[in-house]
Amino acid sequence: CAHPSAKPESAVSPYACQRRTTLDNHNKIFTDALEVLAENLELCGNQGPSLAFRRAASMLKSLPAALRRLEETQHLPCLGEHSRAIIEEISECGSSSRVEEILNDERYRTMKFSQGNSSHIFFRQCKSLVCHSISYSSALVAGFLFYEDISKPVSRTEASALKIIVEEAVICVNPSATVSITGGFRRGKEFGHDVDFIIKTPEAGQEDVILPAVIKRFKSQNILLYSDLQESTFDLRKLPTHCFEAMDHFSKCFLIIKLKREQETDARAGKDWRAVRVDLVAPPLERFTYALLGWTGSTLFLRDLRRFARLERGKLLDNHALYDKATNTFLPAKTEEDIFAHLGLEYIEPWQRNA
Ligand code: DCP
Ligand code: MG
Repeated sequence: CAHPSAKPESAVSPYACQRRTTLDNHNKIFTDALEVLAENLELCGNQGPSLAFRRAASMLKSLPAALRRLEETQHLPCLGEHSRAIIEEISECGSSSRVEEILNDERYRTMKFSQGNSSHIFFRQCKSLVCHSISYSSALVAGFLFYEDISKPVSRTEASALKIIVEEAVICVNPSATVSITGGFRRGKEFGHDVDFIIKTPEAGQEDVILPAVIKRFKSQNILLYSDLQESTFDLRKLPTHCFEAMDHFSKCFLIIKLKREQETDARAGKDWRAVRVDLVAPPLERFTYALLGWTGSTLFLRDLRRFARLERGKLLDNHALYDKATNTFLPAKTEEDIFAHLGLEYIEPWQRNA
C-alpha cells in the first residue's frame, strides 16, 4: 500500500478509514471469492496472509461501481499479485478454480462447520474459557445446548426487541443510564451473529455495578441462558496501552438470552423462544466515545483507523483513549467526530464503516 498523500485527491485510499464503505457492495462476485480465500487461510492458522485478501476485498467493497475491465485495477491500492490473479480469472471465466476447489474441500467444509460459521466467536470464547478453568465448561455446554439457535443469524427486528429488554433492565437498575446498539447493527446491517450494546452511566463508578445488577434481573425474569461477566481491569494510569488489536479492559458480559418469538413457534419442541448471543459493555463515562467507536467496528475499519493514527499521525488509538506521542498528551473527545478531527480525517458515518 502506497503512502496516501502521494495520491491524487480522487484516488482510493489504502486505509479503510479514508474510504466510505456502505453495505451496497458492487463487487460481490470478487469480494466473496477473496473472502473465501481469506477464511480458508484463517482456518489453517495463517492469519497474516489472510489479511491481504481481507484488505483487497474491503477495498473493492468501497468502490462506487462494479469493476468492468481489469485495467481499472491498475490504480487501486491493496491488491497484491494473488488478488489480481483471482480478479482476472473471475472476470474472464466467471469463477476462480482455486476458490471452487476450497469450497469443495472436505477439510474446509468441516472446519467451517465446526468453527467458521456465524457462531465461531462464541466457540472461540468457549475454547479459551475452558482452557482457563474447568468450572467454565458451562460455556461449552451452553454453546452446544443452544448451538442451533445461536448459529442462526439475528435479524434487525430481533435486535430491536432485545434493545427494549436490555433498556428496560438497565433503566430499572439505574434510571439515568442509557443503552445504545453498537456492532454491525449500528452500521446498518440487517443481520448479525450477536447483538452488541454499550451502556452509558453518568455517575462515576456506576459502570462497575450495573452489569451484575442487569444479569441478576435477567435471571429473575427467567430469560438468562448463559452469562460470563468480565469485571473491569481498566486502569487510567496504565494508558496508553500498546497492544492495540487486543480487547479492552472495560466491564463487559457475554450473554445468551431467551428471546420470545413474535410470529412462528417451534412446533416440534413447543418452543416459543430462541436463544440469542448478546454482548454488553459498560465503560466509564470519560471513555465512552472511544469505546463506542471501537465497538461499532467494523474490525477492519478499526484496524486501519489505529494503523493510520500510528503511522500517519504519530498517535495511539484504542478503545480507551487517543494519545499523541509528539506532545505526550491524551486527546479529549466528546463525540466520534472529535476523534476523526484529531486524526485529520473526514468524518465517516457508522453506516460507511462496513470495511
Ligand atoms: N469488539 C471490541 N472488543 C471486544 C469485542 C468486540 O472492540 N471485546 C469490537 C469488534 C467489532 C465490534 O466490537 O468491531 C463488534 O464485534 P462483533 O464481533 O459483534 O462484530 P460485528 O457486530 O461487526 O459483526 P456481527 O454482525 O457478525 O455481529
Ligand atoms: Mg455483533
